[in-house]
Order: sequence, then C-alpha cells, then structure tokens
Amino acid sequence: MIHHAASAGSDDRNQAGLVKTFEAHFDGLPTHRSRAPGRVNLIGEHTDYNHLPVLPMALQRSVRIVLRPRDDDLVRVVNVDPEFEPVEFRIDDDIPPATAGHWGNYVRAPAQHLARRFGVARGFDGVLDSDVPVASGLSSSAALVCAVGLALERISELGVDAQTLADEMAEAERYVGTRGGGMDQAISMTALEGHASRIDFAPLRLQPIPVPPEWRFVVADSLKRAEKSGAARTAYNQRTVECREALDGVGAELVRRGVLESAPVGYPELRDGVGWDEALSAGEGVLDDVLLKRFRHEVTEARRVEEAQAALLRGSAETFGALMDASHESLRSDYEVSSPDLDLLVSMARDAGALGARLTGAGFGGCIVALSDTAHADGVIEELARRYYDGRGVSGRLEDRLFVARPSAGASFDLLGAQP
Ligand code: NG1
Repeated sequence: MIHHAASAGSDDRNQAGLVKTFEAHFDGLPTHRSRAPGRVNLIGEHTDYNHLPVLPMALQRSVRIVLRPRDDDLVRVVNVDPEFEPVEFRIDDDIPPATAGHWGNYVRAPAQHLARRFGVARGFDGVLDSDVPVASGLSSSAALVCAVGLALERISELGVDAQTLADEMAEAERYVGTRGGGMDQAISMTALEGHASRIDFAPLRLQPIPVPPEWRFVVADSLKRAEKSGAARTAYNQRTVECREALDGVGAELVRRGVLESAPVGYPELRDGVGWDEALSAGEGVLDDVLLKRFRHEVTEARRVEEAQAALLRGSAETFGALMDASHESLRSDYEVSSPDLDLLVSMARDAGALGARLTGAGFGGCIVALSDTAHADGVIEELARRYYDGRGVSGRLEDRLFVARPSAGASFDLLGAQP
C-alpha cells in the first residue's frame, strides 16, 4: 500500500527552510516569493509548434524562489538541491551561457530576454526549490523560466500582463537552444485553479474550462528521462521539420488541384481554408509514408482537442478517456514518439480501471497521464505501484513519480508573509 500524494505539492513544502537557506547564503531576509507551476498536458500533443490547439492544466507542483531585489544588475540564485550548483551572473543583452544542459541557463534565459526586450537591469538574490520532476514531460524548465521571468518583471515593475509574459518566456527559452511551441509557458503563467485551459496560438488565446471535481488525472513517470538536450531533442526537432514538409506538400497539392489559390502559411490556415477532410485527402495523394503519418497525427489530434474540450465542458469522462486512448495510439503509431515503457504504463493504467491514458509531453520517456474518477483513482495508483514500480528501484519518493494532478493556479509573485 503506498501513501499517494494527492495533496503533496509546493504549498506543503517548508517555506521556513527556504528562508533559512537564504539567511545562510545572503545577509538578512528575503522579501518576496515567485512561484510558477509545472503542467500536465491532457490532450493536444505535438500540436503547439504547428499553432494547433492544446488542452493542458497546471500542476500543484512548482518552482518557488524566495528572493530579495538588488540595487544592481547581479542575479544570484542558490538551489536547495545540492546537485545543482549556485548560479551568478549580471543581467545583460548578451549573457554568456554555462555549458549546454546546465540548469543555470534557464535562469539566464529570461534575464537576457527581458534585458533585450524591456531593458531590465535589476537583479535579485534568491533561493530556489522545485518539486516538478525534471525531464519528465511536466515542464520543469518552463516553470523555472517563468518563476525567474516573473520575478524580474515584477522587480522592474514593467506592468507586463501574464499572457504577454508567457509569450515572452516562450521566446526566452531560445537562449537554451530550443524553442518549444509555447504551451508550457502559457499554462504556467495563466492557469486558473480547478481549470484546464484550451490554448490556441499565434496569437495566444486561452480559454479556461472547469475540470469536474470528481475527475482524477493520475500522472505516472516511466522513470526514463526525456532529456531536452539529448536524442529526444533531435527527434523533437525532426518532427517539427517533417510537419513543415508535410504542410508544404499538402499546400502545393491543393493549389495543383485548384482548391486553393496559394499555399497556406500554417496549419490553422490550412484547416480554415479547406477543412481537415480535404487536407487529409490531398495528403494521402501526395505525401510519402512517414510524412503522411506525421500529418495524420496533426489532423486527428487537432480534431481530438475539439472533441475533448466539448467532453470536458459536458463532463463526459468516458468520451474524454476514449480520446486520450486514441491520442496515445496516434502518438505511438503515426507520430512515433512513444516507448515500450510508456506503452506498458498506459496499458497497465487501463487494466487498472482508468477511463483512458496517454503519454504526455514530448514522449520518448517521461510521464503518462490517465483519467480516472474519485472511486477508482486509488486503485489505479496502487496497481501501477505494484505492477510497474515494484522492483524498478525508484530513487527518491514514489509519490514524486506517481500522483494525482490537481488543476492548480498559475504563476504568482507576492510579498513574503502576504500569501496564504
Ligand atoms: P515537454 O516534453 O513537456 O517539455 C515539449 C514542448 C512543448 C510541446 C510538447 C509536445 C518544450 C519546452 N516543450 O514539452 O511545447 O511541443 O513537447 O506536445 O520544448
């Protein structure tokens, strides 16, 4: 029997510990707290970089920084986890990066970006901790970038709203050599407690949708890291290129068929111009096997997001679960981003009574998300604990790898002592 951590999360952590660490490293006390959550994507995977919709929710797990603004441009951040060495740099238009993959680059990223965009030049001393599992498809990196970015924005009193800052933070991540689709920063900055959000891109639009209180999203980590700096990133980037090639091929074919006068500039324009059926038929006529598979995933996943949004709005958990199952199958066979461990976890979750399950995040490792209800969530967790995790040598606490995700609020910045 495991003690599952439906309630484990940032708010339960010991803030006094953070303050104490601050006092040990810097003179005096911190004055503010910046916090940004990780997220779990419920459906709409590998669609954001094609500006097609997604449906994520923020987690109760977050990056938190207790901090004190400085009067100069220095940023000093100590991570309570000794595995991550302290970071120190001056805010500038060109901040020299640490080695690739170093966590400090996610602190430098928003600083350089906000310096370039808004002339931000005021730094802070801070102590940081995070309970968002790293490299698991739960957006620990976006949470870090958003927590630092929000702190810098507030310290300089720029008056940038959360949605704009989300867009800026998606840009900021280019500093680390990657550019995701913008979903992670958008949900981390703007989420509402008790809600998931349907997100559309270019321009960013968010529609919060209440999650029925009896729905339970179980997150389970395959224990295989999906490192953004390694092979998973190469495969991710390759998918973005394939999607572009597929779009160009389909666009050219539709022009050749006389259906369109000019090729659509993006996926939303293709959808709005001819509809998915016509687009898919053009794709079937012209794309090679691999590109057709990638294209079919984009089309079917975009449709599933629409249907999932409707199912969420009317509280139909069975339909939502079936759509999650279909999403996983498409990610496995057409998009080819699953792994034997993710497939195993998904099927075990279904065997244990989940209404649907799928990989979440970029794939190639990381987590799955399974939908259950209040009556069955504990059973799903206990089954997965027994069948998947027993004997796999989980390092650390199992409840950091297997937990119920609570739809939580987005990033916040407060005076210390002012938050509940
Ligand atoms: P993860 O693997 O959770 O970091 C990545 C991208 C998202 C999105 C998903 C796939 C980054 C920072 N995030 O998420 O934007 O494209 O893959 O849906 O690259």
